[in-house]
Order: sequence, then C-alpha cells, then structure tokens
Amino acid sequence: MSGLKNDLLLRALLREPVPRTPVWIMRQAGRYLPEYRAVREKAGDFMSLCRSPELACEVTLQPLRRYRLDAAILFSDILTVPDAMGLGLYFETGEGPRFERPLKTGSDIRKLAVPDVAAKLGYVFDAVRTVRRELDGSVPLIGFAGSPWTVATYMVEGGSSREFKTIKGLADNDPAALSTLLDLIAATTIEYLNAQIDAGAQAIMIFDTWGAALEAENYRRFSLASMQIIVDGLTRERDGRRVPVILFTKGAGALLTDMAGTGCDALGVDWTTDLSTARKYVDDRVALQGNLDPATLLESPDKIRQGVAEVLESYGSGPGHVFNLGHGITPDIDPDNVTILVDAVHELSPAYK
Ligand code: 1CP
Repeated sequence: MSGLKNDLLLRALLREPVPRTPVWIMRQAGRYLPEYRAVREKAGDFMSLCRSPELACEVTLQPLRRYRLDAAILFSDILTVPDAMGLGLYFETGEGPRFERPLKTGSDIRKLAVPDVAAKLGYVFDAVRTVRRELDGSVPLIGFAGSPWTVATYMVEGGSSREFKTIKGLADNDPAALSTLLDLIAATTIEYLNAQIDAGAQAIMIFDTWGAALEAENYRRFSLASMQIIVDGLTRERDGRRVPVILFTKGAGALLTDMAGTGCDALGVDWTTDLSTARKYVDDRVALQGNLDPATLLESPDKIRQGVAEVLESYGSGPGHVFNLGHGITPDIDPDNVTILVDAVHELSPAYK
C-alpha cells in the first residue's frame, strides 16, 4: 500500500525537489460539482453523507476523475469532533452548521470529556480506509481536523459567527475555562488525527479558519499554542514515510513566522499575503501551500491562467510550493474553470523547478 504512483505532494511538502508544482484545491469535493449535489441529495443531509464510508469515498474521488489533481482530501468536516463530544451537530438547509447543545457557560465546559474516539468517529476511519483502497496508490490522501480555537468558536457560538462575541467574552472573563476547552479539543484531535493516520491518511492538514479573528497575543496564546500541542502529539512517520503536517490560519500574515516554529512541515497561505512575502516570513523553514484568490475562478480563462502564473512567479524558483487556492472553492464556480487552473499549473510550473 505504501508505493505511491504520484507522490509529488508529499515530496513538495517536505521541500524535496519535484519536476512540477503539485496542485489540489481546498473544498475540491463540494457544491460547485453537479455530481456532488446529486450524491448529497441521495444521502439526504450532510452528516449522513459524512457517516456513509461509500458515499464519502465517492464524493472524495469525484474531483479526481475530472481534474489532474495530485491529492485527495477526505470528505468530512471539522465539526465531527464536537459532535463526538456530544454537542449534537446538525445542518439547517441553506444555513451553516448548528449545535443542539452549544456550550453556554464555564460549567458546561467543565462537564465535557475526551470522547471514545474509536466508537464515536469510527465512520471517519472507515471512510479513510475505503478511500485508500479505491485510490490504489494513485495519489496521497490528506486527512484533516479543525484547530481547537476554530472548532471552539462553533461550540461556544452555537454555529457560524462573524464577530465571535461569546467566545471573546469567555477569553476575557474566564480564560481558564477557554483553556480547558481548547486542551480537551486538542487531546481529542490528537487521537482523531492519529487514528486517521493509522487508517491510511498520508498527510495532515489543520484548518484554523478563524484564528486571525484574535489579536496577535491572544492568537499565540489560544490558537497557536493549541495547534502546537497537536503537532507535538501527532504520529510523524508511517510505513517508512514521513506524514507531513500542514497548518493553515486564514489571514495569518506576519504570524506565519511564529507558525513556522511549531515543527509543522508546511503552512497554508491565503491570498492576502504574497507568497514571496510569506517565504521571507518563514525563511524557507517550511513549505508553502496556496494561494490563488478563489474569486479568480469567476473570471475568464485568460485571467485564470494569468492568476496561476502570478502565484507561481511570486513563490519563485526552488522546492517547497504546493499550488492551491487561498481558501475553499465556492459553490458558484464553473467546474470547467478548475480544469483551466489545474492545466495551467501543469503547464507553467516546470519552469520554476
Ligand atoms: O451542503 C453542503 O454540502 C455542505 C457544505 C460543506 C462541505 C462541502 C460543509 C458544511 N463541509 C463540507 C466539507 C468540508 N469541510 C471539507 C471536505 C474536504 C474538501 O473537499 O476540502 C473540509 C476540509 C471542511 C472543513 C471545514 N468545515 C472548515 C475549515 C476549512 C474552511 O473552508 O475554512 C470549516 C470552517 C468548516 C465548517 C463548515 N462546515 C460546513 C460549512 C458550510 C462550514 C462553514 C460555515 C462557516 O462559514 O462558518
């Protein structure tokens, strides 16, 4: 099972030389694909799709049938972890995620415990094994989880938030309760990701979508520190190969310098920081993944090719770049525009190697 036909992603994440830049797309399985919408409808609701290893595998593979991508990412969600902790995740149609039992007080937090990960999240590990079997060594499979801070925002706010008033209130008024919560999520996430690695995940990504909502000092204290705990607890080698770890804080900017010191292998970069600047921030200590503005995919084929060329030029020559968007692809994108992006990376990137 360890012989990969295409290991460009794993090599680039470790800053090893590759003949061209590998490419995958955040949220590559999703609503912009008609075949995803069909399976999603068949599953009924989003969590039923995640809980069915066959259907989760099917939607994981859909983008790989259309595009020359260099990685699969497991179809699941970052909120499976709080669901396993007993908060009751559900999705309202047309709305974001919600919890039946959000954490309202410090005493709600103190009642939580690390769940039985194998029992509560076994469906995720079954999906990983199913995807690995179906991929048959064609490309590596990325496993993932949310950062403790990002996951905690949903647990405390009860769903999506833009202002994070409740959790910021907790940070100010009961920082010990917030730290307890973040430690619990981190401990659960270590077990969760190591079980994904045991089941066959070959690289790991931690999504910290909302870390940059914190001021820098609180970012380091609450978001970065809890990601550090996870990085320290992860299995880093499997089947004789290193399992690279990618951290992604959307909007990190100059904080990329701190992130590069965690011992991770790579950092995701959103489109608000040029890769040339990001490279200076991290001083070539880690690989970089990104960072085309997802909105570029709404433009003409020429503009998309130009956008790809600019991202490649901004990273410049040398190893350690994985092409991606700067955040997830949105549902309004024409799937044919993704072909243009992926083909442009294949065509233009060898010049930088
Ligand atoms: O109706 C639908 O089909 C639901 C849309 C959807 C999808 C396609 C949700 C609900 N989750 C997912 C899959 C998903 N989520 C993946 C799959 C792998 C992939 O193809 O990339 C991944 C990696 C995630 C991660 C995720 N979920 C994040 C972090 C990454 C990011 O994009 O910032 C976050 C914040 C979530 C929460 C979540 N789940 C779903 C939605 C719509 C949201 C975001 C809500 C919000 O904006 O607050």
